[in-house]
Parts: sequence; C-alpha cells; structure tokens
Amino acid sequence: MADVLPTPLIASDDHLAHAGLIELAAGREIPCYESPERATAIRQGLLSTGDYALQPPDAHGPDAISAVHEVELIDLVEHVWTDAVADGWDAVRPLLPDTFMLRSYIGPMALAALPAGRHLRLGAYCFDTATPIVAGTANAARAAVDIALTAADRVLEGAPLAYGLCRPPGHHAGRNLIGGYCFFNNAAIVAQSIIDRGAQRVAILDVDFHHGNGTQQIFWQRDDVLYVSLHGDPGGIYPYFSGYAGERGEGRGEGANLNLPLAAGTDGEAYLAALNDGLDAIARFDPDGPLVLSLGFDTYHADPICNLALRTDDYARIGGRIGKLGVSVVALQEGGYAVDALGVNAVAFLGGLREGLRDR
Ligand code: SP5
Ligand code: ZN
Repeated sequence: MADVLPTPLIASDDHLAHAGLIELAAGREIPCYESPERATAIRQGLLSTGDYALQPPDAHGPDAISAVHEVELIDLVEHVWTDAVADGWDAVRPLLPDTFMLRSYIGPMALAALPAGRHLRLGAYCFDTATPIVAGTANAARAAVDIALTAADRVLEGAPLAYGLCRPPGHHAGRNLIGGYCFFNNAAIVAQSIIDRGAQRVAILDVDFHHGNGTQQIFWQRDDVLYVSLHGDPGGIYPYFSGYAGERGEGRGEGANLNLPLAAGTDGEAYLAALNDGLDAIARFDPDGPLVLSLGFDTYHADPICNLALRTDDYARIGGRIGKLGVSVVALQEGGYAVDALGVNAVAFLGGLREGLRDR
C-alpha cells in the first residue's frame, strides 16, 4: 500500500461563538442540536488519526458569496443581530423569526415596503423556527464560507481530497433564504467558484440526511451544476416541501437534479444501492471539476433527529465508493447530531474516501 499524503483539514474557531441555545420544533422549545461541540468532536477525531493536516482558512472576501446569494440576504445575515440589539432586544436570547412573509401572504398584492429594522423582516428571509441567530452568527457564517473555499483551493492545487469543517452548515440556504441551521450555502458557493475558475461541469453530491433545498433551488435551472441528493423521504421528514423524486430541474437544468428519497430505517445495503444510482448519474454527467460533497452524519442510526440506520462501518464503504468515482473531492461538513459518534464516523467516512481515491 502506497502512503497517502495527509488530507487538508480546514477549520477555525470562529464557529464557537455561534451557539443558538434553543430551537422551536412544532412550537416546543428544545436544545439546539447544531452545537459547537459537533465541530470539536469531528476535529479531535480526525486529528487523532495523524492522517489530517490542520490548516486555517484563507480570507476570500465577499465576491464568492454574492455570486450565489442576493445582496439583501447577505446584508440581513451581517446586520440582523445588531439591529435587534439596537432596538432593545435581549442580547442573551437567540433571535428567531416569528412572522413569515409567505407567498400566500403576498397573493396578488404589490407590497410597498419592508421595515427598516432587519430583525423585523427576518421572516421574509427565513423558512423555519429552528435557525437561531446570535452575536457570533455572521462571523461564523463568513468563516464557514472561507473554510469551504480554502478546501476547494487545496483540491484545485492538486490534493485529491480536502475537508472543510464548516459550521454553520449550508445546504438549506437558498439564494435569498436562510433556514435549517444554514445561512450561506457553502457547497453552492464552492461549486460556483469552481465554475468561475474555469470548470465546465461540477457535480454536488449531498449525503446529509436532509434534502438540500437551498442547493437544489440555486442550481434548478442550470445544466453546468448537477445536484444529486440522498435523503430521508420528505413525505415525513424536514424540510417537507422539497426533495421528492419528481423534482428534476427545469429549462436548461432539466435532468441536472436528482433526488433519491430514502425510507425510514434504510440501512447500509439499501443506502449503497441508492448511492450507486447517484454515482452513475455523476459519471454520466462527466464533471471536469472536483466533486463537491455535502457531508452529513445525520444518517447515523443513533442520530437524535433523524431516522436512517447507518453504522460507522457503512460510512467507510460509502466513502470508498465515492472515492472510486476517480474524481477529486471537496468534502464540506453539513449536519450530524449524535455528537459522541461524530468523530469515529468522520474518521470512517473520510478514511474510506482517502482509500477509494488512492486506488483510483
Ligand atoms: C444541516 C441540517 O442537518 N439541518 C437540519 C435542520 C433540521 N431542523 C429541524 C428538524 C426538526 C426535527 N424534529 C425533531 C424530531 C425529534 N424526534
Ligand atoms: Zn441534515
């Protein structure tokens, strides 16, 4: 067996100040599952192997974010917290929206204005009550993008694999929308950046337990970015409104979106069968840039908010199969909430990926 170079592990501590305390699930206050301890566990697990080289992110500036998100959304993320505090809101409690500007609210009306305070219009940009904002959120969201873009840099410089320990995650964030613990869509920003650096076709494979509604929306009408997602069947699972197999993209993008919903209790064997379909679609698409991997470990059998049944060993097989595609990989952290198992699951998945890529 030939030795494999250490895999770049891009991480920073900027996420630590993004800690939401609570979220509202069906009106019930529960602890926020998307916690700083998640990233700490993954980082410790990976570094304990000796196979990863910890590197800080390089600052990339705002352009890559505005290539994917509306300026008004970026402005909201940057300033909503300070607007709320300036208006006298309790700076100890996290901020959640309470009034939503739904399509059915607008109906045929041409609305004339929005309130100046960004905290008062948060519900025009957020689709759930489970994405708490605190003082450190904007800085953490920007840092997660820099982490993702730095991982992409390493792969474009020649590494077969780089891992971005992004927190907050990104795949639920749309062009003008936050939600699902996500603010800026790290994977979409990386895919767009790879296109902007000259690739013709980039594939995003999303193995987080949840459908990446934001990523699907951003590339819905595009034929240069293929989005393939395996996720819990939205018929019973968040985000409920998207992720069905019939969603295939539109216009030039028709056929460049593939949803593979999975039944509750899906185990490693059934997961690998669906993954094969996804990988076949990626091979047919024939990307000429690296694969962008939205990597969640919330498919784990003991995840507290999800219902698939993957085991740690399964992650090694899944990673190995993805590596055998023979395409370099920018792996970006999304979800995964069984904190005690995140370290071993990351080691198994990325270890499998390293081996699969070595044999390519
Ligand atoms: C990145 C990511 O994984 N985002 C997921 C956001 C899910 N947020 C709401 C989940 C609602 C879960 N309902 C709790 C059921 C507990 N039995
Ligand atoms: Zn998830």
